[in-house]
Amino acid sequence: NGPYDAVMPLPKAELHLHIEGTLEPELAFALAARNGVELPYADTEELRKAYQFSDLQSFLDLYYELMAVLRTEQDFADLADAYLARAAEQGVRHAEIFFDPQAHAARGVEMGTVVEGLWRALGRSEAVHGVSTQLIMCFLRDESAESAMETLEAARPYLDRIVGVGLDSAEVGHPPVKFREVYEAAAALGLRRVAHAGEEGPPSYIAEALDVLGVERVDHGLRCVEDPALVERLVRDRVPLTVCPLSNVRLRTVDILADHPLPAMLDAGLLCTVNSDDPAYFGGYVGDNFLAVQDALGLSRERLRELARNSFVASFLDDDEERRAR
Ligand code: ES4
Ligand code: ZN
Repeated sequence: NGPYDAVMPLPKAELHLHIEGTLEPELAFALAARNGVELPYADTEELRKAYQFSDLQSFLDLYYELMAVLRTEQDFADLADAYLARAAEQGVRHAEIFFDPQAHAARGVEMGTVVEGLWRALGRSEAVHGVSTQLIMCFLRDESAESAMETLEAARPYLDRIVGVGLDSAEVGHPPVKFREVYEAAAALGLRRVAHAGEEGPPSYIAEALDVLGVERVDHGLRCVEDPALVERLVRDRVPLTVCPLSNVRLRTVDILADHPLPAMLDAGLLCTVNSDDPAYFGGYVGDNFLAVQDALGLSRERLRELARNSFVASFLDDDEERRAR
């Protein structure tokens, strides 16, 4: 009964997962062929060699480039279905899934294609994979606030399928306050709010996301450890942080996994969860992230159970749904 058997079956909720970041090289080439899209890589092996990132931007460049293969509803359905199958194998019972509509609109792929396509897989996920799902629409923070507002408008016909909004892409230089109005509009529409903050950006972006955007969960939030008063606030207010250990290593936010602040964050009383972010790019799905932190950081079985439990506490499920899921 090794670490794998202890970790994988633990029921988990995944709260920080970009569906476009689940595009595995094999599926990318299959979709490229299906859609007549030319990729600037000879094969999956050559593509995998490009997965060497020096920071967030170097990853985002490839992430946006590969998305070019996603064109039809069926492409988005196939993408989500493949993720849900992998996630289920690793103990995921509930997934709150990010998508980036602006990145698709840039190629002329409309909101309806993305949402209807994803829904084809999500709508039968409980029956097929035993995974309940919710969708979180992200705004690209390196695009304008006006573009974000237009995106929220474009999503209006689909709001019964979208639980909340998030904020992602290049962080530094794009503080949360830039999106004050669009988050106010989202709140008025009854949408939940989260935002990436403190991944590459300073701790002040975390406080600003809470104060100005009214987020109820912070994605990454890693750099809070630089500000003890902020840590105290996050602990007191039980603000969940969706930590992504393998992502942090691949994007050089931390040097090596053994140096990851997760144990110190848990010891400080922070409500941390473990997530995969962009599993096709960062070397593993959520169970792989659990295994990696157990191995590199020596987390006890009780700590791992705590992390799995936290993921449901931090989710948007209500108490009844939560009990059914785990
Ligand atoms: C992302 Cl790791 C990360 N950070 C910010 N934005 C993103 N979009 C997809 N993955
Ligand atoms: Zn992310």
